[in-house]
Amino acid sequence: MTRYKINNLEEYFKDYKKSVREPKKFWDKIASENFTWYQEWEKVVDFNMAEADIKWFVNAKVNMTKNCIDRHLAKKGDKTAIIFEPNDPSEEALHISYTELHERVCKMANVLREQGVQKGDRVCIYLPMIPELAITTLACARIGAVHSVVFAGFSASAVAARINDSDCKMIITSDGGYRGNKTIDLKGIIDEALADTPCVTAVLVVKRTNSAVNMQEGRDQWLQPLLDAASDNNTAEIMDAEDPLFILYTSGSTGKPKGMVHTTAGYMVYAAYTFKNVFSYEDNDIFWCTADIGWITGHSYILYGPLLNGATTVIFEGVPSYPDYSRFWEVIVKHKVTQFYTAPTAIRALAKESLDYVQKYQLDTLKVIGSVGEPINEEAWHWYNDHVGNKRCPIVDTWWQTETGGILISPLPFVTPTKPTYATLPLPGIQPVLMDEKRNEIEGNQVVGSLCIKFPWPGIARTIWGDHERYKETYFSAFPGKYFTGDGALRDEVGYYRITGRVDDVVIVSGHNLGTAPIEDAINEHPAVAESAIVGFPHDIKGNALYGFVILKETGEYRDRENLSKEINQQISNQIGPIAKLDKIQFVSGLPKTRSGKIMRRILRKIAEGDYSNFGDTSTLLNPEIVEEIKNGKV
Ligand code: 7RM
Repeated sequence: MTRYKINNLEEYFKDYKKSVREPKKFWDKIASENFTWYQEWEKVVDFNMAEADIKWFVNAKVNMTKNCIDRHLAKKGDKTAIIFEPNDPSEEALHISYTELHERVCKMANVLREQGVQKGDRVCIYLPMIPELAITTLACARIGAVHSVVFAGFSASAVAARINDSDCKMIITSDGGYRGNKTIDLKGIIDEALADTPCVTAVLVVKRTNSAVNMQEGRDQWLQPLLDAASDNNTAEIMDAEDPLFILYTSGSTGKPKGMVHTTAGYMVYAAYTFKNVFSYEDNDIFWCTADIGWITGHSYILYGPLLNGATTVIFEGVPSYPDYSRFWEVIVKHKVTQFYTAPTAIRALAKESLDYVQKYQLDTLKVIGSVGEPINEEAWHWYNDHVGNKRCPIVDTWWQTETGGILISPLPFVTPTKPTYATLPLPGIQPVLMDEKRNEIEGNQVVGSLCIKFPWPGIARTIWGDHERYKETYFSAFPGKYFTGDGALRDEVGYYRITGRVDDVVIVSGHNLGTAPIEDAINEHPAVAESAIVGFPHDIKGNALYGFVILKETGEYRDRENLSKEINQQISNQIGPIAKLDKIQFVSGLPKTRSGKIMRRILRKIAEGDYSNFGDTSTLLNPEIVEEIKNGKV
């Protein structure tokens, strides 16, 4: 037997060393001893980093939902799999047992098949955080349809682009969604998106808000009557280890969003193993991750990781500020939550409010608290530790990405001594390295560099949907033979990692990854705009906010800058979503450009941050005089 759960630091070092010395043996044992397979693999891993070609558990046969649900039924049928906590605290919470989840997923799987969805087809899911989001996602996995969950905060044109990119034939949505005191017209957004998506032939609509919606004959159907008529007897599809399980879009620094493709077996093994260890999950624990299932954190640690371990997972429909800022703490007490996993942006927002909100609640069921999505600053770390964990619960600062499928660097609770703002040590199987500008590995401790991973792990994304070249180029070309994360990191004197932030053109606003290029594209479509450049700058609550430098066309129209700023933000909101709106807009006459035409963003970043001390080497600038002008006009 290979140890599945690491219990102390000595075991961690032992397992870590084993996973580096004998990665095949290590993952072979973990996979074979903790999951059910129709057929085991011929080879544990097969890879060529130069070609970005990675396969795990070659030729194994498996079904994800058999592992998430069916295998737990005999012993844990009555155990709660999902606790649904509605937006409105006066609406009753739901407890869905493993048996009920099985029945509902089977029915949904049958509905999908009856509607003509086949293995390999893509299905777009655009739903609020309600049980149907989990159930439809799992139903896709059961029949081998590739789910593409799109966060239900994206605009119509953003959803349309994602639907078209992966040729989804069906979309599952709802009449509407609740978020705090707002009701969002999801079906209306989908109707608008569908004007532009010829590949979609069927729309299934969940009833949530009972709002009046338009149902297009021959295309749109209410889901409930179909479920009522469906059998709960469903045979899961036998999937190959490397069949795609899902596509999840993430912003890139250039061009359109990247549809990251995760495959079945490797993702399954990695999500399960990391969930168990990073959250130190035990049988009667109640796990709550506050992310949305529309992001990778929700995929891996609301849905798959917990269910694979037979856990109880909370699905929360609401927001931290509704009805007031004690909502999170109230839910923790109400459902006796033992592990709580949220984002620094939420922690900072709550830390700004009165301490009474958190101090009125006894959070003594909590054992472990986690952070994810961006670097957690020292102040937020201490607030979280003092007032939520009561200095009793280890904070797991988990570093990972959509592309990595699961957590790569994190303390293990009660195992790894924590250090504020440090993600600490790599999990077994993860070999991080820091690289310098000359592409050499930086050895030793107390060093800073670009963070790469030099050996594949089971959960790594295999490709970008429809564009393997871009996958290779983005992740495997900057540092040949290694996976480049896009993040910078520091390694301290004992080998702990601290992630310092993106080194590319992605800005993380309130935990959402925003590529600057698509936002620039959106702005540039405004008739008055000639060119624009977006950078991030530090923001107390959001972590980062967006600062736009905009060059206007010389026609002299649009003199009302205030109105123009509003229109620009409206344009961004329509094309990408309100999350991508700019906090500051400065109109400039030019942008600092190199001779090859590349905008020197680091200068703009410094100006946006208000740091004029050192712009670094500006010798390649074509128009150095512009820097002074921009500096003087800073908003
Ligand atoms: C899970 C997720 C990935 C980017 C990543 C980092 C940043 C995430 C941390 C973090 C510092 C952390 N996936 N990031 N976690 N930075 N400390 N604990 O967020 O694809 O949406 O974003 O997020 O820059 O590259 S993601």
